[in-house]
Amino acid sequence: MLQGRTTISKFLIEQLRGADDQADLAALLVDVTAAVKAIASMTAKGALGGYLGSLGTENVQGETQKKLDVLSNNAVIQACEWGGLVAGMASEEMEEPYVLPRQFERGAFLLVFDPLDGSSNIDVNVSVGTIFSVLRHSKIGDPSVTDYLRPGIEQVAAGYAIYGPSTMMVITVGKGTHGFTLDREIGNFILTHPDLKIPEDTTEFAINASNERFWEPPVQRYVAECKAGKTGDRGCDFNTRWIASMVADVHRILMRGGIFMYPKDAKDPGKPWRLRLMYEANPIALIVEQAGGAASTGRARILEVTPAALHQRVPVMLGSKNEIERLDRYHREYDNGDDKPFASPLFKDRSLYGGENRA
Ligand code: AFP
Repeated sequence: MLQGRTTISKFLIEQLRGADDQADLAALLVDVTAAVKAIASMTAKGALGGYLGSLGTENVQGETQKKLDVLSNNAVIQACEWGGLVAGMASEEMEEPYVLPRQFERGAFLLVFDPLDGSSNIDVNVSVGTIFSVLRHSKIGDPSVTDYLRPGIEQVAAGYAIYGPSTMMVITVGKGTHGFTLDREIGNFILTHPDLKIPEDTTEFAINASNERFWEPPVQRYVAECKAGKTGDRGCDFNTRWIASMVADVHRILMRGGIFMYPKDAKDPGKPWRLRLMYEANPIALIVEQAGGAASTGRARILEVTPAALHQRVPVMLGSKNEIERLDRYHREYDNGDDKPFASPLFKDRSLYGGENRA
Protein backbone atom coordinates (compact mmCIF):
# COMPACT_ATOMS: atom_id res chain seq x y z
CA MET A 1 0.00 0.00 0.00
CA LEU A 2 1.20 3.47 -0.82
CA GLN A 3 2.81 5.24 2.09
CA GLY A 4 1.52 8.81 2.40
CA ARG A 5 -1.58 8.09 0.27
CA THR A 6 -3.40 5.20 1.94
CA THR A 7 -6.19 6.20 4.32
CA ILE A 8 -6.79 4.16 7.45
CA SER A 9 -10.17 2.91 6.12
CA LYS A 10 -8.63 1.74 2.84
CA PHE A 11 -5.81 0.07 4.78
CA LEU A 12 -8.21 -1.77 7.12
CA ILE A 13 -10.45 -2.90 4.27
CA GLU A 14 -7.38 -4.38 2.55
CA GLN A 15 -5.96 -6.00 5.70
CA LEU A 16 -9.28 -7.48 6.76
CA ARG A 17 -10.57 -8.52 3.34
CA GLY A 18 -12.20 -11.94 3.22
CA ALA A 19 -13.25 -13.94 6.20
CA ASP A 20 -16.52 -13.77 8.16
CA ASP A 21 -16.88 -10.71 10.31
CA GLN A 22 -13.64 -9.04 9.21
CA ALA A 23 -15.46 -6.25 7.38
CA ASP A 24 -17.34 -5.54 10.61
CA LEU A 25 -14.05 -5.38 12.48
CA ALA A 26 -12.73 -2.89 9.92
CA ALA A 27 -15.91 -0.82 10.31
CA LEU A 28 -15.57 -0.85 14.11
CA LEU A 29 -11.98 0.37 13.90
CA VAL A 30 -13.11 3.16 11.60
CA ASP A 31 -15.70 4.13 14.26
CA VAL A 32 -12.87 4.25 16.80
CA THR A 33 -10.95 6.62 14.52
CA ALA A 34 -14.01 8.92 14.52
CA ALA A 35 -13.83 9.07 18.32
CA VAL A 36 -10.10 9.68 18.17
CA LYS A 37 -10.62 12.66 15.83
CA ALA A 38 -13.13 14.14 18.29
CA ILE A 39 -10.73 13.64 21.22
CA ALA A 40 -7.83 15.07 19.17
CA SER A 41 -9.87 18.18 18.51
CA MET A 42 -10.68 18.63 22.23
CA THR A 43 -7.11 18.03 23.43
CA ALA A 44 -5.78 20.43 20.79
CA LYS A 45 -8.09 23.24 21.96
CA GLY A 46 -6.89 22.84 25.54
CA ALA A 47 -7.68 25.82 27.74
CA LEU A 48 -9.42 27.61 24.83
CA GLY A 49 -12.08 24.90 24.77
CA GLY A 50 -12.54 25.04 28.55
CA TYR A 51 -11.53 21.39 28.71
CA LEU A 52 -8.71 21.53 31.25
CA GLY A 53 -8.94 20.72 34.94
CA SER A 54 -10.59 18.17 37.16
CA LEU A 55 -14.21 17.25 37.48
CA GLY A 56 -14.00 16.72 41.22
CA THR A 57 -15.07 13.09 40.82
CA GLU A 58 -13.13 9.82 41.06
CA ASN A 59 -13.05 6.89 38.66
CA VAL A 60 -13.25 3.24 39.67
CA GLN A 61 -9.50 3.26 40.39
CA GLY A 62 -9.98 6.04 42.97
CA GLU A 63 -8.18 8.48 40.66
CA THR A 64 -9.39 12.05 40.20
CA GLN A 65 -11.22 12.35 36.89
CA LYS A 66 -10.24 15.12 34.52
CA LYS A 67 -12.96 16.74 32.42
CA LEU A 68 -11.29 15.30 29.35
CA ASP A 69 -11.32 11.76 30.83
CA VAL A 70 -15.09 11.84 30.88
CA LEU A 71 -15.52 13.70 27.57
CA SER A 72 -13.18 11.23 25.85
CA ASN A 73 -15.06 8.29 27.36
CA ASN A 74 -18.30 9.72 25.99
CA ALA A 75 -16.71 10.33 22.58
CA VAL A 76 -15.78 6.64 22.22
CA ILE A 77 -19.19 5.45 23.40
CA GLN A 78 -21.03 7.81 21.06
CA ALA A 79 -18.93 6.81 18.06
CA CYS A 80 -19.22 3.06 18.62
CA GLU A 81 -22.55 2.25 20.29
CA TRP A 82 -24.96 2.67 17.37
CA GLY A 83 -23.31 0.87 14.44
CA GLY A 84 -24.37 -2.70 15.27
CA LEU A 85 -20.71 -3.70 15.58
CA VAL A 86 -20.13 -4.01 19.34
CA ALA A 87 -21.98 -6.11 21.89
CA GLY A 88 -20.72 -3.98 24.76
CA MET A 89 -17.91 -1.72 25.90
CA ALA A 90 -15.80 -1.37 29.03
CA SER A 91 -13.41 1.39 30.01
CA GLU A 92 -11.16 2.70 32.74
CA GLU A 93 -13.72 5.37 33.50
CA MET A 94 -16.67 3.03 34.12
CA GLU A 95 -16.90 0.57 36.99
CA GLU A 96 -19.18 -1.82 35.09
CA PRO A 97 -19.30 -2.56 31.35
CA TYR A 98 -21.47 -0.21 29.30
CA VAL A 99 -24.76 -1.81 28.26
CA LEU A 100 -25.92 -0.58 24.84
CA PRO A 101 -29.25 1.24 24.76
CA ARG A 102 -32.04 -1.08 23.70
CA GLN A 103 -32.61 0.56 20.30
CA PHE A 104 -29.12 -0.31 19.02
CA GLU A 105 -28.33 -3.57 17.29
CA ARG A 106 -25.77 -5.82 19.02
CA GLY A 107 -22.58 -6.80 17.18
CA ALA A 108 -19.88 -9.45 17.49
CA PHE A 109 -17.18 -7.48 19.30
CA LEU A 110 -16.31 -6.14 22.72
CA LEU A 111 -14.44 -2.84 22.86
CA VAL A 112 -12.28 -2.21 25.94
CA PHE A 113 -10.50 1.13 26.24
CA ASP A 114 -8.66 3.72 28.23
CA PRO A 115 -10.16 6.92 26.78
CA LEU A 116 -7.38 9.24 27.88
CA ASP A 117 -4.20 7.62 29.11
CA GLY A 118 -1.75 9.91 30.87
CA SER A 119 -4.51 12.37 31.66
CA SER A 120 -2.60 13.78 34.63
CA ASN A 121 -0.42 15.31 31.87
CA ILE A 122 -3.25 17.21 30.17
CA ASP A 123 -2.94 20.37 32.20
CA VAL A 124 0.79 20.62 31.43
CA ASN A 125 0.32 20.10 27.67
CA VAL A 126 2.27 16.86 27.45
CA SER A 127 1.24 14.08 25.01
CA VAL A 128 -1.68 11.88 26.07
CA GLY A 129 -3.43 9.03 24.27
CA THR A 130 -6.34 6.65 23.83
CA ILE A 131 -5.72 2.90 24.09
CA PHE A 132 -8.17 0.27 22.86
CA SER A 133 -8.54 -3.47 22.57
CA VAL A 134 -11.09 -5.50 20.60
CA LEU A 135 -12.26 -8.96 21.66
CA ARG A 136 -14.78 -11.23 20.01
CA HIS A 137 -18.17 -11.86 21.62
CA SER A 138 -19.80 -14.96 20.24
CA LYS A 139 -22.67 -15.34 22.73
CA ILE A 140 -26.22 -14.19 22.27
CA GLY A 141 -27.35 -11.34 24.49
CA ASP A 142 -25.59 -8.59 26.36
CA PRO A 143 -22.15 -9.58 27.66
CA SER A 144 -21.57 -10.09 31.36
CA VAL A 145 -18.34 -9.01 33.06
CA THR A 146 -16.92 -12.53 32.69
CA ASP A 147 -17.34 -12.35 28.91
CA TYR A 148 -14.72 -9.59 28.93
CA LEU A 149 -12.17 -11.53 30.99
CA ARG A 150 -10.23 -13.01 28.08
CA PRO A 151 -6.41 -13.19 27.87
CA GLY A 152 -4.76 -10.65 25.59
CA ILE A 153 -3.79 -13.34 23.11
CA GLU A 154 -7.48 -13.43 22.08
CA GLN A 155 -7.55 -9.76 21.02
CA VAL A 156 -8.56 -9.44 17.36
CA ALA A 157 -7.31 -5.87 17.16
CA ALA A 158 -5.58 -3.32 19.34
CA GLY A 159 -4.30 0.18 18.99
CA TYR A 160 -3.65 3.55 20.45
CA ALA A 161 -3.90 7.17 19.45
CA ILE A 162 -1.31 9.67 20.57
CA TYR A 163 -2.24 13.33 20.83
CA GLY A 164 1.17 14.98 20.47
CA PRO A 165 2.67 17.55 18.10
CA SER A 166 0.81 15.49 15.51
CA THR A 167 -2.03 13.07 16.19
CA MET A 168 -1.19 9.50 15.26
CA MET A 169 -2.89 6.13 15.46
CA VAL A 170 -0.97 2.89 15.74
CA ILE A 171 -2.98 -0.24 15.00
CA THR A 172 -2.61 -3.99 14.74
CA VAL A 173 -5.08 -6.61 13.59
CA GLY A 174 -2.45 -9.30 14.09
CA LYS A 175 -0.69 -8.55 10.80
CA GLY A 176 2.11 -6.28 11.93
CA THR A 177 1.94 -2.88 13.59
CA HIS A 178 1.22 0.17 11.46
CA GLY A 179 1.17 3.91 12.12
CA PHE A 180 -1.08 6.60 10.64
CA THR A 181 -0.86 10.37 10.94
CA LEU A 182 -3.90 12.63 11.06
CA ASP A 183 -3.99 15.10 8.21
CA ARG A 184 -6.12 17.80 9.83
CA GLU A 185 -6.86 19.62 6.57
CA ILE A 186 -8.56 16.61 5.01
CA GLY A 187 -9.62 14.95 8.28
CA ASN A 188 -8.11 11.55 7.45
CA PHE A 189 -5.54 9.29 9.05
CA ILE A 190 -2.92 8.46 6.41
CA LEU A 191 -0.50 5.53 6.51
CA THR A 192 2.88 7.03 7.32
CA HIS A 193 4.64 4.31 9.35
CA PRO A 194 3.94 0.88 7.79
CA ASP A 195 5.24 -2.28 9.47
CA LEU A 196 6.93 -0.75 12.49
CA LYS A 197 9.80 -2.77 13.96
CA ILE A 198 11.30 -2.40 17.42
CA PRO A 199 15.07 -3.04 17.38
CA GLU A 200 16.00 -6.12 19.45
CA ASP A 201 18.69 -4.25 21.37
CA THR A 202 18.62 -0.89 23.06
CA THR A 203 20.42 1.32 25.54
CA GLU A 204 17.38 3.39 26.55
CA PHE A 205 14.96 2.58 29.36
CA ALA A 206 11.90 4.25 30.87
CA ILE A 207 10.84 3.78 34.49
CA ASN A 208 9.55 6.01 37.28
CA ALA A 209 12.81 6.06 39.24
CA SER A 210 11.21 7.63 42.31
CA ASN A 211 9.89 4.14 43.15
CA GLU A 212 13.34 2.56 43.10
CA ARG A 213 13.47 1.61 46.77
CA PHE A 214 10.10 -0.14 46.46
CA TRP A 215 10.96 -2.36 43.46
CA GLU A 216 11.71 -6.05 43.63
CA PRO A 217 15.42 -7.02 43.58
CA PRO A 218 15.50 -8.20 39.92
CA VAL A 219 14.33 -4.77 38.72
CA GLN A 220 16.70 -3.01 41.11
CA ARG A 221 19.50 -5.17 39.74
CA TYR A 222 18.60 -4.38 36.10
CA VAL A 223 18.40 -0.63 36.68
CA ALA A 224 21.54 -0.54 38.84
CA GLU A 225 23.47 -2.27 36.05
CA CYS A 226 22.13 0.16 33.42
CA LYS A 227 23.01 3.13 35.59
CA ALA A 228 26.52 1.79 36.19
CA GLY A 229 26.97 2.16 32.42
CA LYS A 230 30.41 1.65 30.91
CA THR A 231 31.97 1.06 34.30
CA GLY A 232 29.53 -1.75 35.22
CA ASP A 233 28.59 -5.25 34.13
CA ARG A 234 26.79 -4.05 31.01
CA GLY A 235 29.86 -2.29 29.68
CA CYS A 236 27.92 0.49 27.95
CA ASP A 237 26.10 3.68 28.91
CA PHE A 238 22.30 3.78 29.03
CA ASN A 239 19.90 6.69 28.64
CA THR A 240 16.63 7.19 30.57
CA ARG A 241 13.28 8.75 29.64
CA TRP A 242 10.01 9.04 31.60
CA ILE A 243 7.02 10.90 30.18
CA ALA A 244 4.38 9.48 32.58
CA SER A 245 2.10 8.87 29.58
CA MET A 246 2.42 5.22 28.64
CA VAL A 247 1.37 5.90 25.04
CA ALA A 248 4.10 8.51 24.63
CA ASP A 249 6.78 6.25 26.12
CA VAL A 250 5.60 3.31 24.00
CA HIS A 251 5.45 5.45 20.87
CA ARG A 252 9.09 6.44 21.34
CA ILE A 253 9.98 2.75 21.71
CA LEU A 254 8.16 1.90 18.47
CA MET A 255 10.04 4.67 16.69
CA ARG A 256 13.57 4.04 17.94
CA GLY A 257 13.64 1.14 20.42
CA GLY A 258 13.93 1.08 24.19
CA ILE A 259 12.09 -0.51 27.05
CA PHE A 260 9.30 0.65 29.35
CA MET A 261 8.82 -0.71 32.84
CA TYR A 262 6.12 -0.28 35.44
CA PRO A 263 7.06 -3.15 37.70
CA LYS A 264 5.60 -4.34 40.98
CA ASP A 265 6.43 -2.05 43.87
CA ALA A 266 5.84 -2.08 47.61
CA LYS A 267 5.02 1.63 48.00
CA ASP A 268 1.34 0.98 48.68
CA PRO A 269 0.89 -2.66 49.71
CA GLY A 270 -2.78 -2.44 48.67
CA LYS A 271 -1.75 -1.48 45.11
CA PRO A 272 1.40 -3.34 44.07
CA TRP A 273 0.89 -2.67 40.33
CA ARG A 274 0.05 0.52 38.46
CA LEU A 275 -1.13 -0.37 34.97
CA ARG A 276 -4.40 -2.00 34.01
CA LEU A 277 -4.26 -5.31 32.19
CA MET A 278 -7.26 -5.17 29.90
CA TYR A 279 -7.08 -1.68 28.46
CA GLU A 280 -3.45 -0.67 28.94
CA ALA A 281 -1.10 -3.66 29.13
CA ASN A 282 -2.87 -6.05 26.74
CA PRO A 283 -3.39 -3.76 23.74
CA ILE A 284 0.09 -2.29 24.06
CA ALA A 285 1.58 -5.78 24.46
CA LEU A 286 -0.06 -6.93 21.22
CA ILE A 287 1.19 -3.85 19.37
CA VAL A 288 4.70 -4.34 20.72
CA GLU A 289 4.81 -8.07 19.93
CA GLN A 290 3.49 -7.45 16.42
CA ALA A 291 6.38 -5.02 15.99
CA GLY A 292 8.89 -7.70 17.00
CA GLY A 293 9.24 -6.61 20.63
CA ALA A 294 8.38 -8.45 23.84
CA ALA A 295 5.95 -7.74 26.68
CA SER A 296 6.22 -9.43 30.04
CA THR A 297 5.22 -9.16 33.66
CA GLY A 298 8.76 -10.31 34.47
CA ARG A 299 7.37 -13.75 35.16
CA ALA A 300 4.88 -14.34 32.32
CA ARG A 301 4.01 -13.15 28.85
CA ILE A 302 1.45 -10.36 29.37
CA LEU A 303 -0.78 -11.68 26.58
CA GLU A 304 -1.16 -15.01 28.38
CA VAL A 305 -2.42 -13.58 31.68
CA THR A 306 -6.09 -14.45 32.17
CA PRO A 307 -7.81 -11.49 33.80
CA ALA A 308 -9.66 -12.13 37.04
CA ALA A 309 -11.34 -8.71 37.06
CA LEU A 310 -12.12 -5.97 34.56
CA HIS A 311 -9.88 -3.39 36.20
CA GLN A 312 -7.08 -5.78 37.19
CA ARG A 313 -3.54 -4.36 37.31
CA VAL A 314 -0.31 -6.06 36.25
CA PRO A 315 3.42 -5.45 36.29
CA VAL A 316 4.54 -4.32 32.83
CA MET A 317 7.91 -4.58 31.08
CA LEU A 318 7.96 -4.17 27.32
CA GLY A 319 9.96 -3.14 24.30
CA SER A 320 13.24 -4.32 22.80
CA LYS A 321 13.26 -8.09 22.98
CA ASN A 322 16.74 -8.82 24.30
CA GLU A 323 16.35 -6.47 27.26
CA ILE A 324 12.94 -7.90 28.19
CA GLU A 325 14.42 -11.41 28.03
CA ARG A 326 17.18 -10.22 30.35
CA LEU A 327 14.60 -8.87 32.81
CA ASP A 328 12.74 -12.21 32.68
CA ARG A 329 16.02 -13.99 33.42
CA TYR A 330 16.75 -11.71 36.39
CA HIS A 331 13.29 -12.51 37.79
CA ARG A 332 13.89 -16.26 37.27
CA GLU A 333 17.28 -16.12 38.92
CA TYR A 334 15.83 -14.19 41.84
CA ASP A 335 12.88 -16.59 42.24
CA ASN A 336 15.20 -19.63 42.06
CA GLY A 337 17.48 -18.12 44.69
CA ASP A 338 20.42 -17.99 42.23
CA ASP A 339 20.68 -14.25 42.48
CA LYS A 340 21.60 -13.35 46.01
CA PRO A 341 22.18 -9.64 46.57
CA PHE A 342 25.90 -9.13 47.02
CA ALA A 343 26.40 -8.80 50.77
CA SER A 344 29.21 -6.30 51.00
CA PRO A 345 29.49 -3.47 48.49
CA LEU A 346 32.81 -2.68 50.20
CA PHE A 347 34.42 -5.60 48.44
CA LYS A 348 32.78 -5.12 45.05
CA ASP A 349 31.63 -1.62 44.44
CA ARG A 350 30.62 -1.88 40.79
CA SER A 351 27.11 -3.07 41.50
CA LEU A 352 24.81 -4.14 44.31
CA TYR A 353 24.92 -7.61 42.81
CA GLY A 354 27.56 -9.95 41.56
CA GLY A 355 26.22 -9.25 38.06
CA GLU A 356 27.03 -11.20 34.87
CA ASN A 357 30.43 -12.42 35.98
CA ARG A 358 29.77 -13.32 39.57
CA ALA A 359 31.24 -16.63 40.77
P1 AFP B 1 -3.02 8.69 34.27
O1 AFP B 1 -3.87 8.36 33.05
O2 AFP B 1 -3.77 8.65 35.55
O3 AFP B 1 -2.23 9.95 34.08
O4 AFP B 1 -1.96 7.48 34.39
C1 AFP B 1 -1.05 7.27 33.38
C2 AFP B 1 -0.36 5.95 33.58
O5 AFP B 1 -1.28 4.92 33.76
C3 AFP B 1 0.59 5.62 32.43
O6 AFP B 1 0.20 6.18 31.23
C4 AFP B 1 1.92 6.14 32.91
O7 AFP B 1 3.01 5.42 32.39
C5 AFP B 1 1.84 6.00 34.40
O8 AFP B 1 0.46 6.02 34.73
C6 AFP B 1 2.54 7.13 35.07
O9 AFP B 1 2.67 6.84 36.41
P2 AFP B 1 3.48 7.77 37.44
O10 AFP B 1 2.46 8.72 37.97
O11 AFP B 1 4.03 6.82 38.44
O12 AFP B 1 4.57 8.50 36.69
